[in-house]
This record gives sequence, structure tokens and C-alpha cells, in this order.
Amino acid sequence: MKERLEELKQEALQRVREAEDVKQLQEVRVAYLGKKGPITEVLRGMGKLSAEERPVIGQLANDVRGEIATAIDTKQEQLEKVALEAKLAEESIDVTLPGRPVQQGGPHLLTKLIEEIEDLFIGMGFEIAEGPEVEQDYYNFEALNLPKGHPARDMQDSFYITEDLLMRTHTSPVQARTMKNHEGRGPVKIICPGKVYRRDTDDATHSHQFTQIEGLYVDKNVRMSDLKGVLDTFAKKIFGQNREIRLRPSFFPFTEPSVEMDISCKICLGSGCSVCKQTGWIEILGAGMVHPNVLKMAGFDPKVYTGFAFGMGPERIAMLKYGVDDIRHFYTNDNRFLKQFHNA
Ligand code: FA5
Repeated sequence: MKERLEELKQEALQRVREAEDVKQLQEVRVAYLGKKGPITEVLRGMGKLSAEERPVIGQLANDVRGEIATAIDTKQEQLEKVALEAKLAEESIDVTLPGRPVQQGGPHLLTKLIEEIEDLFIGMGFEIAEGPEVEQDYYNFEALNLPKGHPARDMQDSFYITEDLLMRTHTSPVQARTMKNHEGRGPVKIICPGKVYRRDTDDATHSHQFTQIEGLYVDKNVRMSDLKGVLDTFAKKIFGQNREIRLRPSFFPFTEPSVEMDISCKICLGSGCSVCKQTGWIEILGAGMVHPNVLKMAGFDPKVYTGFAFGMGPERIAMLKYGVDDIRHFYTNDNRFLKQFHNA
């Protein structure tokens, strides 16, 4: 029996050494130490032994069981340690590897330009005013000296919602609203940026939805020369110190006199080239002295107060400033186009 136990021990220890994972080890445990295992079998046969032999064999059998169990436990610990180390090695992070670049967005070119223009006018003491995009016919036209049926309404084709509601065609209704809120007391010094809508057919220079920035300054003794000074500062800051402006007579129902402002051509600086159609000038905005009727309708006394107003389209300004040849680029969201201006 002693030999049998010794044999079983060697066999079991051999299998423990050979076990490659915890599962195999578990099989060894069940095979040798389980209730139906060979050692239990040996112990069951002890009844046939003499009284002297019985404790000796019993002791030996327990020792063998103990040794096998210890060998299994030790091996299990080892295997678990190896497995853990392998897992940790697999999951370890190499902090020296180069990172994956993250795509970085940026503000839209128009947003940047509008903010730049806002900052410039805030620096000259203007405040920002906003108004609704769905506007009443009254503020969009009538309060601006454009009564119903006035032929000049045709200058701005409109999207009507009801007879009295429309998508605003310009940001000028914000000037009418703001003046009314001032209840006849100046000064009013605002710029009104925002989206506007017209029933224009989209082409390289027209969009049915675009942005405008309107400027308005109403106070005692505001003169045309003030308008010219403000516009000259604006043009030089946005387009460069070497650019000149000129004011040409024009017509808007809400200003009198009305002017169109041109800026000297970027390419030829005024001498004439194909970009400016040999004129040396490029038109950029409309302006004028606020019409006395508009002042009156907003509750201001035109004998006491005068004012100037101007309105520009940031898309057209961006096209001139950055050499963009088609207004539709601003709205088709082609990232290859937009990305060029992230650091502009
Ligand atoms: C006006 O809208 C006047 N309210 C501007 C004004 C304000 C004049 C105060 C005098 C005093 P106009 O229709 O010209 O004017 O439009 C102003 C600017 O909007 C134009 O110079 C142009 O830059 C831009 N614009 C006009 N129509 C379109 C269009 N369909 N797509 C893109 N930009 C446009």
C-alpha cells in the first residue's frame, strides 16, 4: 500500500507540473483528491490492514493528500500570477505613442466677420440691437416710409406669411423698433446684425437667405460727415488702411439724401482693372440720413433730431475681403472651403 501511495503521489505531482492552466489543475484535484479518487480508494481498503499498519498507512495517506493539495495550491497561485501578468501586459498603455489627432472645428467665416464688425462698432460706441426674423409689414416697410403699394417695395421681393406678416427683407425694421422704444429721446446708436430673407433667385452673388448689418445713429446734430467718418473707419479697419471710400447719390425710401458707398478696388487701388470693371471702385453698402418721415413715425422730432443709417451684407463683404467668387460657398457647408478660414 505504501508503494501504491508513493506511486499515486509521483503521478499526481507529475500532472501538477504539467498542468498548463487552472482548468487542468482542477482536473488533477478532482482526480486525486476527490471522493472517488484513488487515495480515498486506498483508505477504504485500510480495514484489511493490521492494527500496527493502519495508523502508519493512514498517516502516510494524509501526508500524500497534503503534499498533492499543497502542490496544486502553489501551482494554482503561480498560474494565476502568470495569467494576471499577461493580462496587465496586454492592457498596458504606451504613453510614448503619438496621439490620434482630434478634428478641430472653428467658427464659420461669416460668424467671424460679423463678430469682427460688431467689435469695431462697439469700439465706436454703438450697441447691438436685435429683432424678430418674422416681422410685421408695418416695421419692415411702413415705418420705413414704404406705405402699402409703394413702388419701391419691389426693390425687395418678399416672402409673405400672411398679409401683415413676412420674413424680414432687411434688418432696418430693428431701427424702427428701437427708435420707437426710445420714445422720442436720443441718442440711439445701434448696429443690428441678423438673417434676412428675399425672393431672390440664388446665383453667384445672390442668396434667398443672407445676413445684414444695419447701423443707426440718431441724436442732435448728427451730420452726413459723421456718417462718412464712421464708414471710412469701418472700411479701413476691415479692408486695410490703404483703401479709400466714396459716396455716390442713390435712393432708399427711408433715407434722404441716400448714398451708395464704394471702396477702392483691392487689385488696382483705384486706377481701374477687370475686377472693378475699370471703374476703380466696388460697391459695398447703402446708407443715408434718416428720412424725416421715419423719425416722425418713430416719435422723434425731425427739427430737433437727425440721424444716419447704413446697411451692408456681410456675405458680399466676405467675398471681397477673402476673394470668394460664389456666395453659395457660405451655405453649402463644404468643409474644404470652410476650413481655409479657421485661422483667417
Ligand atoms: C437694404 O436692404 C437697406 N435696408 C440698406 C440700408 C439701410 C440703406 C439703411 C440705407 C440705410 P439693399 O437692398 O441694397 O439695402 O441691401 C443691402 C445689402 O444687402 C446689399 O448691399 C448687399 O450686400 C446685400 N444683399 C442684398 N440682396 C442680397 C442677396 N439676395 N444676397 C446676398 N446679399 C444681398
